[in-house]
Amino acid sequence: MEWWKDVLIYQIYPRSFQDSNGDGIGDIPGIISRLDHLQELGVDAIWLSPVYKSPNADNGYDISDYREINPEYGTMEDMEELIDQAGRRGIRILMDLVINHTSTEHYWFKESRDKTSPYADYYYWSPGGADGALPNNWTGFFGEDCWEFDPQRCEYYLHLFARSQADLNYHNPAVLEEIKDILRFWLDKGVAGFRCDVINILWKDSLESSKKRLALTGSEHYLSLEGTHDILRQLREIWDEYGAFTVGESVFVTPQRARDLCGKDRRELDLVFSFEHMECDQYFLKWFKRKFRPKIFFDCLVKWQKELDWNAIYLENHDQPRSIPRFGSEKFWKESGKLLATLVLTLRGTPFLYQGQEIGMTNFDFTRMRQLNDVESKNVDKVLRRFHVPQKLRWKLIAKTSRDNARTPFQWEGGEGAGFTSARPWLGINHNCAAINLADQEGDEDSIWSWYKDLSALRREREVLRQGEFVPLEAGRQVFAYRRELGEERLTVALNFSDDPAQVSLDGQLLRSNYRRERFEGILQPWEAVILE
Ligand code: ISL
Ligand code: CA
Repeated sequence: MEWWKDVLIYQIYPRSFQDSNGDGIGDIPGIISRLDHLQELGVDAIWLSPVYKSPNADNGYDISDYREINPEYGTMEDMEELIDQAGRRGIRILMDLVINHTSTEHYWFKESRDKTSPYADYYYWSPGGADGALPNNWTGFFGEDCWEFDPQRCEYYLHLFARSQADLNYHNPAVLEEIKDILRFWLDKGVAGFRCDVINILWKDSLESSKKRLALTGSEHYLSLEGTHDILRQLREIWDEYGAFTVGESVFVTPQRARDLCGKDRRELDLVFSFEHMECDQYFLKWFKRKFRPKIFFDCLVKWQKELDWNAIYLENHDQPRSIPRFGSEKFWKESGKLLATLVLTLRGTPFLYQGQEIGMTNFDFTRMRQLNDVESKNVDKVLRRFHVPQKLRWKLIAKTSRDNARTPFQWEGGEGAGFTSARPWLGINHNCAAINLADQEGDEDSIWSWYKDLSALRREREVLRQGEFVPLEAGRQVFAYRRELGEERLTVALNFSDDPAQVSLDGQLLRSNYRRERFEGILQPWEAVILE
């Protein structure tokens, strides 16, 4: 059995986890100081969002040096210390591998501005049309044009994300060699693997214009192409040498595309994050939210459980709003927080938790655009402004969906600074930290935190929860129920995604209920989660 099928993985967004030196910014020594917390939760591996040197246009997803640590986060010694200290606790470190693009501050890019430099072809450059027209009609992920003119080279460069994130040109074999060196550099330091950022768009087959789409015009020239699979097969050789684990973030992924990446016969990556279940409360684009319908969500989860042998199970990350207000209920905050915990920790696959999820953190309570930091939110605001969308409506769309919802500092304590910092935090702390914080939940057996710890321990104890087959029982308008089966062992999970009670006909002895009841007689209370043996 591969080790990564047996573990619980926890994502840290370093900027918002723990500040150790009073500058309002989370850092690596801060993470080290909180390793006990992770150990208590039963975390086996940390996915660390980028800590490399970066001008932070996209908070580290714009890397200017892959072999340096961002000084705001600490030093290389701190990073080595983290790998070491985590290792002593049996916790592995996974780095974020962002290789679709680099920051325009990276020296490769600076050199690339000179057509005679050996780095000239490290990026996609194009002179554009005769009349100053852009090289093609593609559109980017962050709602802007994806070409930027560089006055020094007098050409445009491609950037599918922010304008300071230039796409690397893998048609130049030297680029892949650079990446291989970087992988070895980190694997030699003892990291256990990588979360691979937007990994299915590395290869662009041509720069031709294409059919206009509502979003991502041009994507047929880079989505999940054979060139990308070829690159991954080459990287796989290095990963295999070190026994490294890889989980890919792949955009617009279908079950087939996922199997093409991590099917047993292909094994280009070990796992992929799918997005379909995160899109069931939207029309086409994430900015256009629609009412959350549990049935659509359940059907989607069942579909992926069936289509793939092994899924990456998650409900939150640094790009998504928090899960309780989204899939749960703020009115039944505690109950629904525990119910979502039950879902994540009892589906078949490798569970990923995102920092703050274990205490039920909610979305930001900002009221103005000015309080936001996220480059994507800012760009989208600009675009909407260009279309004369009134301010109120702009804010409504952005507030619900902004990535900053998940990026506010971790709420360790109730007081000012929330135990996160003694200074002014880089991004506002939610005022509900007086009510939602770890310190309070630690002393409370009935807290969301205690429930996460309990279920994580149960999962560790019961092989059926880790390895068992998934058998769907009910995916209705309210209730999601399924069984996990391994040999003679059977556990049934029933979840009521509703403010109203629900009746189910399931039998078995009650093992857990988030209502702490003694017996279960077939009625699920609002947002009740039960596990039956
Ligand atoms: O935010 C999104 C989904 O809600 C996506 O459009 C997201 O931008 C996409 O999934 C890619 O995300 C990754 O690469 C980006 C970075 O900004 C994100 O934080 C990262 O997770 C560019 O590196
Ligand atoms: Ca700091």
